[in-house]
Parts: sequence; structure tokens; C-alpha cells
Amino acid sequence: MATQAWIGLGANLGEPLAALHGALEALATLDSCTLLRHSSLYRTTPIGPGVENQPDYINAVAEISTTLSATALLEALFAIESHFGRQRSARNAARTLDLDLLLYGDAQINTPSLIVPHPRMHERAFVLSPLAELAPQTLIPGRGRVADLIATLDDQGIQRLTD
Ligand code: PH2
Ligand code: MG
Ligand code: MG
Repeated sequence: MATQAWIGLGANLGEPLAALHGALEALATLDSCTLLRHSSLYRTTPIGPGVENQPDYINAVAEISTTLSATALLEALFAIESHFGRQRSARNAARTLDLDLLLYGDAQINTPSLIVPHPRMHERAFVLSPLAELAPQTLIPGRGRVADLIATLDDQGIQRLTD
């Protein structure tokens, strides 16, 4: 049975625009997955501890339909990250590509290697703004609806890029 999942894409090192376009292409050709739609790209101010002096991020979200389990999907996302030169160093370090599993159907998963919904997505405008562009009524299990959550956030420096 297929599950609809949302992936968060981000990059702020190397060639972020090329990485996001390449990652969307990789998601579109991933085995056992169909890329349903993706948001615009956004230029966003880095958020979180340790991000001082980092370049801006490019962020987007994508919706896929997949027959992969959440764990297998996560592994596939890690493989795409590696293909685009991702090095894992300090938490929140600048990165060539970050693919986060945001939502997997309406599942709530809490294991040492995977937490779904992504534990910080409900407070991050760089996730909620692109999600709201496509699907503002999306319910984040345990947190609420995207449109309601976004209304509670202060300005986080999100700029939609027009192509
Ligand atoms: N990712 C982080 C930390 N901070 N800030 C922005 N604007 N965009 C991101 O993708 C991002 C971040 C850790 O994954
Ligand atoms: Mg991330
Ligand atoms: Mg990540």
C-alpha cells in the first residue's frame, strides 16, 4: 500500500540551487516512489543554535507517494544526500544537501533513528511556508494544522524565489 509523505529539502553550502534541483530529480526517479508535487524554492535565513555566519539556505518541500517503509525511505534520503556530497559534522553545520522526512502519512514514529513528524517542523517557517504554499490544511499529528501553526510564528526571514 502506498503512503503519502512530505520531504523537506535544504542546502546552504556549495551550489544550493543546483543541489535542490538535483534532489528533486532524484526523488522523481527513486525506486518505489512517485514525486507528486513540490513547492517553490525559498531563500531563508539560517535558524537554530550554531548557525551564526552561515550562508542563507535554499529550502523547499516535496510530496511523494511511496511503498517504502519510513525506515527504508529515510535510508534512500541519506543515500541521495551522500550523492550530493553531504558530510555529517556538527549538528546544524552548513550542508550541501539535507533531506528530512517531515511526515509519513499520519504516522507518529519515535525510535532512536527516526522521529516523525519531524520534531521541529511545527516551529520552522522554512518548512511551514513551502508546505502552506501547497497544502495549508495539512495536519501535523500532535501539533496542528500548517496554516494555524504558521500564524503563530514571528518573521524568520523567508523569501520565495520566482523563476
Ligand atoms: N536546517 C537546519 C538548521 N537551520 N535553517 C534554515 N533556514 N533552513 C534549514 O534547512 C535549516 C536551518 C538543520 O537541518
Ligand atoms: Mg534538517
Ligand atoms: Mg536532516
